[in-house]
This record gives sequence, structure tokens and C-alpha cells, in this order.
Amino acid sequence: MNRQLTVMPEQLIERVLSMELVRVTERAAVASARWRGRGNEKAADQAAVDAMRRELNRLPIDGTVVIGEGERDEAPMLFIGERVGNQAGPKVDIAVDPLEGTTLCAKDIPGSIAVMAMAEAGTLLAAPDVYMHKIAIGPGYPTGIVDLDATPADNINALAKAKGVKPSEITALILDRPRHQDLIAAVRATGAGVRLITDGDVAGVIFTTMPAETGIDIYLGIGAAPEGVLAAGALRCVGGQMQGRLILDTEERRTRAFAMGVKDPNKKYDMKELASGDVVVAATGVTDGALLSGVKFRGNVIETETVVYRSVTGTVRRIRGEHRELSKFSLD
Ligand code: VTB
Repeated sequence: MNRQLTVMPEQLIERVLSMELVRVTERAAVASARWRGRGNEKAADQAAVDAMRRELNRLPIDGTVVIGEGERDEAPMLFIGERVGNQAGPKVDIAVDPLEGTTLCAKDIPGSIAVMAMAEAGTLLAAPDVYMHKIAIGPGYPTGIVDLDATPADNINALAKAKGVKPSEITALILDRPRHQDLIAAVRATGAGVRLITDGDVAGVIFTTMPAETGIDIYLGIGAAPEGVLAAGALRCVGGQMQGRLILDTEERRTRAFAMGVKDPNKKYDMKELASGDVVVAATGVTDGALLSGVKFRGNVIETETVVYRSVTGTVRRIRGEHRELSKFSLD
């Protein structure tokens, strides 16, 4: 059959660009992987930021960073509001976490990734760098079976019922923080298991979409808001469910959030409000992890593994890169 390409020019650009994002996260991952195990979080992060920014600015997009390394007055690179791309293409929102899990990378332990999302302009929530209450599950469940405002027990029991298993066969993923002591106890009281992670909750949320591989059914707890938007983008592509609420518990945080366009400080965002438009998300492993293998330096070849999610089609691609452009990569 002769498949006609009936996509609109904008979609075509997005379709082509989705593969370009691979290059961006690959470069960031390779740059930060050179700092693995050096105990220097800042240098690892900076290397990822520099590489990601350089590669982003080569793309034919008119991009605006909506989730970035910080707010403008702190003057980091890839700050919120920074224009990226060569300005010659479509207007898009860009969300970046050039090195998600800086501590994991600095200690060379599993789970650090380079991750970014690109979406239609104005469709990614411009979240300030505050905490966010989050709940996420993977695809295949009826809408609304878990809720951010329900008790942990109600959520675990409802999920177990929908999955057709006992609560003891459910595993929740939670960031290992003192603030989660009560949450962890409440989940365990249902009989469910809790896997604790030290960092890296973008991947943590994504784990719920592949329970057979990761063993994770649900993500619960408080993590960073920017990571919440990135995770929501990935989840939108594969059809899970997620809710988040910004924690705006001081005047200063509320002021910052209002300045970024937040109207209701107590709003419970669902996945489609965190990432409302067509979105592409790419992530490359820095250290080895359940989601992605880390960068391997093998003599003349650098190997990377990247996953790319596209919401328009729900396609998930895993791309193993072998890089031989040594002069180019040695710039990192
Ligand atoms: C999480 C985690 C990140 O921040 O969002 C966490 O996924 C939340 O902040 O990797 P605290 O560390 O203050 O709890 C990170 O650990 C770092 O951005």
C-alpha cells in the first residue's frame, strides 16, 4: 500500500525533529558521563548543560525554555525564558534536565539520565523550581482509579483491585526522604512493598509504564516540580495517569509561581494540564539504570542508549548509538 504522508508541515517538522532530540540528550549524557564518579556534581551538571545548549542551538526551532536550570536572575545557562534553536523553525516549548540525578552521576551509581521534552509552544506547564506532590501509574487502568487527594491505602487498594492482584503484590516507588516517613509507613501498612530511590524521579515515574521490567506499579510522594512536568510529558505518550500539585508554602514561592503564570496555588494538575500539547520526550542514560544503560566508553567508540517518546502516535523508540565522531565528541 502506498502510504500517503498527510501530516501538516508543522507535524512533519515535529516528526523530523523528534529524532534530532536524540542527538541533544546523547551529547549531554556523554559530556556528563566523563564526570561519573568524580564526586563533582556541579562539574557534571555544567558539562551536560553546555553540551545540551550547544546542540539545542543547532536545531531549526524557535524554542523557549519553560523548564530549565533555574530562573533568569540566577543567570544560569538554559534558564527559564531563554530562547534556544536557530530561530528558523516552529515555536516550541523546551523542558530540560540536562543531568537528572547529579548526585547519582557524581557517585557513579545507577539512574542518572539526560532528559528533555519539546512541545507545541505554550503547552508545557511553566513550573517554578519548587516541590510538587505527585502520583503516577502506568497505562491500562481505568481513568481516575488513583487520586492525589486519596489516602495511600485507598490508592494502593484501588490499584491492586484494578490490576487483579493483592495489595501485597503492588510495589510503590518513593524518594527516600525524611518527609516521606508517614507515606512509606502507610503504604507498607497495606502490605505493599516500597522501593526507595535516592534521586531521579523522572525515571521513577516512567518506571510505572513498564512494570514488567521495573517491578514498579505506582509512584508516590514529593519531588521537584520541573521533573514532574518532564515525567508527565513522557507519560502522556504512553498513556499512563499522573497528577501533581505545586507546593507553594511561602509567600516567596507563591510570588514566583504567579509571575510564571500560575493562577491557583492549590491547583491539582492532571497529566494533560502538566503537558497539554503534542510532546516529544528524549532521555539518554548517563549511569546504568533500569530505564537505560549508561554511556560506555570503549576505545574509539562511545555507546549510548536513548529512549524517545512521541505523544502524537504513542511511539516509543529505543536507540543505541555508537559514536565514532571522536573529534566532535572530544569537545565535550
Ligand atoms: C527529585 C529527584 C531529583 O530532586 O525530584 C528531588 O528526582 C527532589 O528534591 O533527582 P530533594 O532532593 O530536595 O528531595 C532531585 O534529587 C535532584 O534534582
